[in-house]
Parts: sequence; C-alpha cells; structure tokens
Amino acid sequence: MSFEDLYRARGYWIGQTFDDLLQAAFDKHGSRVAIVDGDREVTYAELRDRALRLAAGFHGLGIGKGDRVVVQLPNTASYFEVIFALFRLGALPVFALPAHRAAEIGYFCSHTSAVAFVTTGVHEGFDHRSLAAAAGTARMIVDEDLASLYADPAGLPDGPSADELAFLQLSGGSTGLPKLIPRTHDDYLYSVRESADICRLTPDSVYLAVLPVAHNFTMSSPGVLGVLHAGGRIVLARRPDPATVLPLIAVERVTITAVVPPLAQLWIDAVAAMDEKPDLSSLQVLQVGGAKLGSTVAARVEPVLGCRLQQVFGMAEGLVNYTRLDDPDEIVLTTQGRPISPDDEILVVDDADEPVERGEVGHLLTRGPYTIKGYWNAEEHNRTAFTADGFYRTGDLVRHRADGYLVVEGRAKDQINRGGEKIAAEEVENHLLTHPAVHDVAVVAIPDAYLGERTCAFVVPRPGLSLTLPEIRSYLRERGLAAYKIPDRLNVVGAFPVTGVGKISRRELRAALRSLKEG
Ligand code: OOB
Repeated sequence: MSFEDLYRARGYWIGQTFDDLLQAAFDKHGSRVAIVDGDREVTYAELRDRALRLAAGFHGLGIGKGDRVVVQLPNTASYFEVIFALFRLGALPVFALPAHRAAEIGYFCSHTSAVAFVTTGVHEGFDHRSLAAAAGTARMIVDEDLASLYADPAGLPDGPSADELAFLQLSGGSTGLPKLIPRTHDDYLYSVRESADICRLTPDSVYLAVLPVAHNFTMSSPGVLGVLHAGGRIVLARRPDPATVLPLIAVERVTITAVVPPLAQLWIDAVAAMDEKPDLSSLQVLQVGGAKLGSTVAARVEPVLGCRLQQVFGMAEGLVNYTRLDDPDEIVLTTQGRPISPDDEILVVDDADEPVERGEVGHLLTRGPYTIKGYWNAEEHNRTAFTADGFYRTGDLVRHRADGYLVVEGRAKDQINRGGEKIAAEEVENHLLTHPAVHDVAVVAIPDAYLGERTCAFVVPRPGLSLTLPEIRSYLRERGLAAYKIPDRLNVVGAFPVTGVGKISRRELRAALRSLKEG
C-alpha cells in the first residue's frame, strides 16, 4: 500500500480543501466573528463573501490554478481574504514574512516565476511598495487596493482537489538560497484539525496572533487555521510587546496564544514587574516554540501568567510535536512534546545513519502524513535532505524518551536560530562574499542570554583592507537582506583555523569557530 493510500485509509487525508474548511466554518458559524483586527471585526460570512469576490477579481487578472503568488502581509484581516481567494482558485501562495526585503522577495518571485506579489503599504516604517522593482515581472498588488478588485464570483472555475498543492512555505534553511516547501490541502489540513483537537479549540476559543501569521507556527499549530476550523475567534496583534499585547488579552478575553521563547520571557518579566497586574484571567494556554525554551523561563509561565504552558517543537517541512494540556509538569517543563500523529515516524540516528540507543542523542529523521518528501523543484538538494526511503533529515539533535517525548539537544545544520527566526549561515556568507574588502567569511551562532543565539560573522579581509560591523551591516541592508539576518557581531581574523591537512570546507570552519567561541 502506498503512503497516500495508507494515510487515506487511516482517515488522515479526508479530501478536504482550504475552501471546504472555510465553507464549513461559514455554514456552522456564519454570523460569528472570525477576525478582530483593531476596530474591525470580520464575521465568517463576511470572510467567505470577500474571499470569493476577491477570487473572482484575481481570476479577472488572469491568476489561475497552479500560478504562484508571493504574499507578504502583516497581521491584518486582508491576509485572510487573500489566501482564501488564492486557495479557492488553486493558485499557490508563497508565504514571505513582513521582514523580508528586496533580496528575499526578488528571489521568491523569480525562483517561483510568480505571476503576482501581494503586499502592503507602509509597515513598521518600511514602504513595501518600494519592492516593486524586486518583484520583477510579478504584478504588484497592494492590500489597500483589494476592494477595487472584488468581482462577481458566479462564473468562477472549479477549484483544486485536496491532493493538489495548496501553497509553498519557506524553509528556515541552511543553504545559500532558501528552499520552498510544497504542502497539499490534504496533508496540511490533517495537521490543522489534529492540532486544534490537541489544543482543545472550540467556538469559544479566542486566539491572539502575535507572531507573523504566515509562519507555520501561527498558521497551523493550531494557529489561525485551527481557530477557523474550530469556529473560534482570531485577534490580530500588530506588535508583540507587552504594552500592546497584555491589554489586548484582557479586553478581548484571549484564551490561547503562541510565542517564541524570548517573547515569553519578555511578557513574564513585564508582568512580574507590574504593581497592578493585568487581567489575564481568560488566558488558558501559552504555547512556546520555534526555539528551545529554557527550563527557568518554562517554570515561570504558570506562576506568573496563570496559564498552562504548552511546548511546541515544529518545522515548516511537517512534523509538529506538542506537550499535551494534561501532561504532568515534568513533561511540560522539560520536553518539547510528542508528535501529532500515531503515524509520525521518528528515527534518531548517528552520523552513519545507524539508530542510536533509545534515549541517546542523535539526528532526528522523520516521515509521516504531513511531512514533505521533497522540497519544491530542488532535486539535487533533496538527495541529501531526505533519506532514500523518504525520511526528512531535520538537522536537529534530539533525545527520544522511552515515553515517546522528544527533547531537543542541539542542531547539526548550519543555521542560526535567533529567537525563533532562522538564518542560513551560507546565505549570509554569500552576500558578504560580494563585499570588496571580504576575502573569506564564516557565519556562526553565538550564545545569547535573551535570544538564545545571535549571529557572528568571522571575516578574513583582503590584504591591506579593513572592515567594521557598521560597514557590513549597512552593506547588507543596502543589498536588501532582511534585518534579522544581518550579523550582530563581527570578528575580523587574519586567517581561519585549519584543523587538518589541506583545504577545509566552510562547514568544518563554522564548526571549528563555533567551538572556539563556546570554549
Ligand atoms: C518552527 O518552524 P521553522 O520551520 O521555522 O523551524 C524549524 C526548526 C526546527 O527544525 C528546530 O531546529 C527549531 O526550528 N525549533 C525548535 C523548537 N521549535 C522549532 N528547537 C527547539 N525547541 C523547539 N520547541 O519553528 C515551528 C513550526 C511549527 C510549530 C512551531 C515551530
């Protein structure tokens, strides 16, 4: 039996599309509020109606099934109209983050041959319309113009089927250019429905979206899609700082929200320092994921915020692990959860791909009903990123406990996890190598008390030339690199350490520098 047949036989893939999900939510909860965006409230009926009319508008522009559309929107109600309009047509959103700039947007548009780029106006002091040139031949559509596109949905062509691609998600990556993750309606919505169930979402749930909605965590774990599936209410936060978020939790009676570890710490510190405590009585669950949560912060969640902690260890490629809401403290405080599905296969192996003893640290490989078997159009990379029998090499070092829970112990991939934001070392290195004063460069993670890790660039300058941190930072900004990828530190060195005879790879270099830095 093929995996596809197995996943259908087990009832994981049920033939539901994103359009079906929205239609079902509308049928059941039409008059209820789906989204709160500042002063604006959008009901399920309104969302359904606008998404269909926008689909007709997009169709009128010639956007159709299989076309790629790069979507870069902040946490606004428009985001939902746009993605459900594209899902209805079977056009594939390519999910960019609001922080991405010309370098990333240019690459996403050209690599996917995108027909359109949907973005916003000024956000966080940056005018996204200035990315028009980077979008190349993709038609730029700005969110404030969406209403002018609305058209009669009567003649819309048939939508996609559930086994087809729904969208392309970005990988955190460890390579020079980011890889795209192809997810189908069937596989993704299985993870959404199960996540909603694990997190006990109901029509009374109020989910505060703090992290960017286009991130896999906020989108589907259970995220905004899980809430729509359950008929609950999404409250959009424009900014993640305590001054914005704490009053919002009180006023909107938020029941669940999701953050990265530095934000959890920031909120906890803010609340602990307040003489007059904010009203957090509605909050039941704080999900923390995207990077390893330290045990000290973990232990403070419940006493300070008065809600249950849930650890989430997931990846845009698929596999998501949760601690369960009724798990004992020992599990919730010290593990990163266990998989969603009984058919998520977990293998922990050594460098030679041989399984390690249960409970020992090794490389995490995984295969399952919502984990991809290959990146989009990346045949060569897929040969090393997946095993011959289709396991995804996560690049994470974990322990698999006897009780099935996973503990993340480190990472083998050349990536920096800067407070949940993933940076591929090679991508930043390639940009730096174009600088006229740079002879060679290695980008590595350095430990940081607040963010977990920060980025340090080790640079060997060209003979007679020098470099400073402000110089390389403004150089990378001008090249249009997202701010979070720009190195926090610069170490100018005469030469790189050589560990063996002959030429050593950049990868080994990074490892050598990392251990120097830690030692
Ligand atoms: C989430 O997804 P991505 O694709 O941005 O990053 C995945 C990587 C993992 O391979 C791991 O290295 C790291 O992020 N990670 C964690 C973690 N959660 C993610 N490392 C330690 N502890 C954790 N709890 O980050 C993501 C996707 C869905 C749900 C949650 C997070």
